[in-house]
Amino acid sequence: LRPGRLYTTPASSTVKVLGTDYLTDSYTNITPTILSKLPLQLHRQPAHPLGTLRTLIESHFPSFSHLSSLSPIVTPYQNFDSLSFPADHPGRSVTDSYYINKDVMLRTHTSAHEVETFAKGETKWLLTADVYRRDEIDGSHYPVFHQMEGAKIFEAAPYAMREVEEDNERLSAHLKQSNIVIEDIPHLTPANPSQPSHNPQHSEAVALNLKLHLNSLLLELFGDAAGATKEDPLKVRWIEAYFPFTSPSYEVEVFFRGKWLEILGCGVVLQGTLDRANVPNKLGWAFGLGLERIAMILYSIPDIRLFWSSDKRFLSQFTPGRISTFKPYSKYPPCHKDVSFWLPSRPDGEAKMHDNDFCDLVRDVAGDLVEDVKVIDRFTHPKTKRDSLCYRINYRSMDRSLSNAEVNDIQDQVVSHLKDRFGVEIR
Ligand code: FA5
Ligand code: MG
Repeated sequence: LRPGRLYTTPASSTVKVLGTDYLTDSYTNITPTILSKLPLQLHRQPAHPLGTLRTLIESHFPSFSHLSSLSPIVTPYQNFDSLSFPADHPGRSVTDSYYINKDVMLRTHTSAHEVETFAKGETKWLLTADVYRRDEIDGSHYPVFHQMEGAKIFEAAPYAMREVEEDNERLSAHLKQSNIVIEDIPHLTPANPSQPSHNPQHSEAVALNLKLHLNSLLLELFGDAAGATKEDPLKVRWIEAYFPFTSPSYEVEVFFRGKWLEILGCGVVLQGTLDRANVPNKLGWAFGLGLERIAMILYSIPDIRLFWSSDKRFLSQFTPGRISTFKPYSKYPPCHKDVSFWLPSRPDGEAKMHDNDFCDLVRDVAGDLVEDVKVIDRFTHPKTKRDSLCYRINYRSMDRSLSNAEVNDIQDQVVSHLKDRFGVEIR
């Protein structure tokens, strides 16, 4: 794990995050744009599409605990180690995750709270939260998004497994009469095995229980209400997956408006997680849903930036508890600008500017006026070994037309920050 801000110096030696001062160090890579999102809590605003979706899913699991106010500030132990991520997992790197300093970070997924939630004695729960990942910029990626974790654990004993089987029969009967076609896969395979400490039959019953609960949720969200019929049923497909903290593991895709869309990851909880939570004699399942992905489909919201809009023309369209089709108010013209530059030469092995560093810089200058960023050219000079890069930044406001002068001014600021922070030479 290498420090990520070789080219940058923190402006001050502390940073205030949600009211607390933290020391900065070579890991610090949280940006002002990110800091501004932390208090917003979109998933707790009742009329916001993300708030409505949260309450809809919660009402599908009425007997579960519903948690939604945990701080996004966690330790790398919570986010990674408690979930058995290996020490060299790429997700830990400063190019992929936001760190306040080397000991404190912003959660990258709601799974960061599994151990503490099981440790509190919760056996069936949903937990909704904002999560943070350094990523590219386009219409479906935003550095902050929302996930809902769901989990249910059972006694690892024959009587409890009989209850799981009964639950499975009840859920199967309900799904049989519905307008849904499920492309299933075997619960266990050599590549997606049950865990060594599990009775494979128990593992299989729990995996089936997970699948049935999720199929039933998807039917409620995307089924009848979204227009599925016996002739044109909702299509759902299960895919083998891998997560360091579940086995077997799966992902689910839903076929919607002509495309397969990944909406969740899930699996049978790794026994290590339950051991760390002090509930070693249980076994169970967990899932993590992407709320924006689901809301974009259900509400026909075309761009992920819209969730963050405070424009009345966006917010006034929604009523608490009801899914409605978003009516775009206008699409304003885009304007793209290229920037080409040489990176300073670095000793071998030293970290270079990562694409995510560039995207964070642009976000900080342009905010939500940036629609997407693409690398259009990248090469290394054969003699000097210096790297040359060209990025194309596409600017577009969702609320108004941008003037040429305004875009030029933003682009000038991007260029000047690039020079200051990364020592680049504009070509
Ligand atoms: C996870 O984050 C796991 N924690 C999920 C999980 C939970 C697995 C419990 C097993 C047990 P993943 O990175 O695939 O997995 O993200 C889960 C979902 O979040 C995705 O399916 C997608 O719907 C959503 N998601 C992921 N990245 C983004 C993004 N950049 N923008 C919007 N939604 C995203
Ligand atoms: Mg995934």
